[in-house]
Amino acid sequence: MADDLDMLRASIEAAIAEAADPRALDAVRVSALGKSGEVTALLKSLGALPPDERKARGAQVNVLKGEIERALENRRVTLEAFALDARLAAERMDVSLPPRPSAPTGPDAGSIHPISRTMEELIALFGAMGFAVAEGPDIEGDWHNFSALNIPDHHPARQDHDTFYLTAPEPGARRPVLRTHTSPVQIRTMLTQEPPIRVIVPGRTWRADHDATHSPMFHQVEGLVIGRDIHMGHLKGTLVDFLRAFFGIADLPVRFRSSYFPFTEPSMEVDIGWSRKTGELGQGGDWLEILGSGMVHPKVLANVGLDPRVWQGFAFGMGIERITMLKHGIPDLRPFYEADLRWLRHYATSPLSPFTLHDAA
Ligand code: 2U9
Repeated sequence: MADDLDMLRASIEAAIAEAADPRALDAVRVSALGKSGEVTALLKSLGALPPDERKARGAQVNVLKGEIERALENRRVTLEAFALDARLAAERMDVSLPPRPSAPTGPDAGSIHPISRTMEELIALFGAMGFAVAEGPDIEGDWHNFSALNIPDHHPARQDHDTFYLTAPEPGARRPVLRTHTSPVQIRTMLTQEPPIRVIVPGRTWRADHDATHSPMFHQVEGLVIGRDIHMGHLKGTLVDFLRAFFGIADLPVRFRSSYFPFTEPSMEVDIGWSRKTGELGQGGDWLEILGSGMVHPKVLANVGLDPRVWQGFAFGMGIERITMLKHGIPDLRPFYEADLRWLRHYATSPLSPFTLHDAA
């Protein structure tokens, strides 16, 4: 190849090698291959040559052009790799580092309220058993909160002194209520989802009751399982496993005791073993009622359009404050809602302490 072309190639390749970023590289491309670039000028000058020289020179200039294009492309790929390396180095973070000293700790740090913590644990434990979470409104209609659940018109739960009623939307209509349990959410779930169903419903509930162990607003978790062949064995196995995992006592004594609820048949209250004297769970020979449960009443299934000869299921319910107080030895219900920082510092958990299934147990 002609000497002038060799020199030009050497100078352009040096410029390419020196280009430190895509913008500098583009400047080299323009000065070589752009409209007024050096290689372009060579191509333009071919026309002035005699035909026999033009052919040989033209081939050489085109080879040079191809070499420059490849060199530009190689440099572009190299610069991109450099840029990625630089970003990876600059943006590297050590996820195992403790929180920055500037993050608030101690009294200024936010914390997870025991109710929220228990809800997280419930969702994790039942989630591991295949339960989804369902939610619904706080303000319910009479049908969803009472009638669909086979709670008759004269039932005490419907009395004004137990239930917060809102004003009826029109004269003669039934008054909306602040839901007295989370059960209306299971009614809504059965109306909108095809069985099989496996849900828990943690949420806020309302009853006109106020003393050391009752608050007008409290929290419940209820569960519902519906399938073709669900039986009491499933109910017992699920609740025994749950209670032992939640309280972290592998051999926690659990007792099922016959009871009555309008929405289940048969119904059972569930007790766990504890010591009345020391308050310790798991031993001591005394029994403590902890939750209610039963097989979903055939009338309740029929109320949501499920044929009780095909579908069966079990349900249960418990108070979230109550199981939280028992698990952590919290003696009084009232401070749960008083935003007292001294109480929160003692019983709330750090949002930075990672929560795992193992913690729940
Ligand atoms: C549907 C069908 C059945 C939910 C159930 C209980 C028993 C129960 C109480 C425990 C303490 C409420 O917080 S508490 O006062 N709950 O005893 N709950 S069976 O049964 C249902 C729910 C929905 C459709």
